[in-house]
Amino acid sequence: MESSKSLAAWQKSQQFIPGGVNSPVRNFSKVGEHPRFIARGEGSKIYDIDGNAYIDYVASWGPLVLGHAHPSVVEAINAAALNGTSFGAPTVLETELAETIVNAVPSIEQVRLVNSGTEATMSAIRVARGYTGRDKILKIDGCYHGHVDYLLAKAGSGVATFGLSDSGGVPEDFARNTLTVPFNNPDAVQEAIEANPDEIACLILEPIMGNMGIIPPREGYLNQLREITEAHGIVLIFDEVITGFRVAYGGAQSFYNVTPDMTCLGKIIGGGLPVGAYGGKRDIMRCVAPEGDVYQAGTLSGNPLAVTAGITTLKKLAEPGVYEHLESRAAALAAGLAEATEKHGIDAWHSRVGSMLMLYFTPETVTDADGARTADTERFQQYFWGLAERGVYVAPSQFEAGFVSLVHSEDDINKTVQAATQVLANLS
Ligand code: KE4
Repeated sequence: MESSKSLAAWQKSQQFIPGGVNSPVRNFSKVGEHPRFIARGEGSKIYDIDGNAYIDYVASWGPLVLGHAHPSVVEAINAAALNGTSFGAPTVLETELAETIVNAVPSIEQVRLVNSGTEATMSAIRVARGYTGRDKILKIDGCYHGHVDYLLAKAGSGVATFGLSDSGGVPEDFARNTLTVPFNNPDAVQEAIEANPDEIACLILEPIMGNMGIIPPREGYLNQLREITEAHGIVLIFDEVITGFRVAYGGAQSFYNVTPDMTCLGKIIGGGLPVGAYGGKRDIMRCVAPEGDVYQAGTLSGNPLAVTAGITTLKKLAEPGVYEHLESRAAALAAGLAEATEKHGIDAWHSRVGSMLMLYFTPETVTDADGARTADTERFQQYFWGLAERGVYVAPSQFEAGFVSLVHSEDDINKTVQAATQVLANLS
């Protein structure tokens, strides 16, 4: 496939930007070759600067549940921009987005808007520490919560892909208060708590792991975490930056009917512009400055432009039938992929929750990060490029998720299954 313009663009971008990209996972280093520079997106498609068209399942890593350049979102952003993009002063638009989130997400009685998922998780943990007066935090191996210093301990996403158990530049002292246990293992959580009595401020996790591929919680696991943390006065934080408004309008917590104490959001609530959020019980959120003494701030937090994109997106998702439509399209894709691996005798573990899915090249059952790490990343690399050459763009890493949007057509799904079947037939 023609990619000379992307190669030239990458050679130039590396002169000015570390690795030529503004986020590590974009640089294709784990699938080889070089990134494709994207010219534009429309609906379910993206187009690179060499003129190649792709059915897109990255969706900017989740935000674009309505697809690229959705007319309602573009129109709303254009109108908002004409009134000014940011004032550093409150606007009623921020209250509208906050009210929408409070009404949608069971755990959230009050919410603070920020500019990224990283800010959301960093702030939520600071609030949990302020609220409990405790220092230690408990996280899950393979969960990624953004690039907060003390959370880059056995993180998923880029760190897992780069095989780093900790990031450089993070003093050991910073990670000292971070305890890590495996996913889907409630006993490990119980043991960590018993070994650190009254010292753990919070347990933070992705209720559905989305940064080591897709790993759903075992039946009852989230309920057990709810009970254990409740019993020990530990703040239970669901990082729903990916799953929020993705697997259900109320996120994974409504999908599984388990209510945490705090929730972090991002991606979809910004409709493709930078918005993050953290929220929870009023009793906890009253710790946040200026009401309380836990400081958190942001120049562009809640800016009217990004908030407008988020409001428009969530309005669309509130319409009847949206999640049933996402479910049916994603189920058709998953069924086609499963049939293809079966037909060609490919060892694969298929995982899906709603419109987020991943295919692992492993004979193992994947229930935690160690299971995901058994995947054959060489085979994934072949799969990735085989699909790209056939006009299908999936995440350039075995340890990410695929996303189906509201505008992926039946034809898109059929073409994707056809391409995958051809690729899998020739996999070495
Ligand atoms: P951001 O700071 O990238 O907006 O959000 C961090 C974050 C927090 N929590 C979860 C569950 C997340 O998945 C993320 C970010 N996700 C990655 C990929 N899965 C973003 C892609 C990237 O880093 O370029």
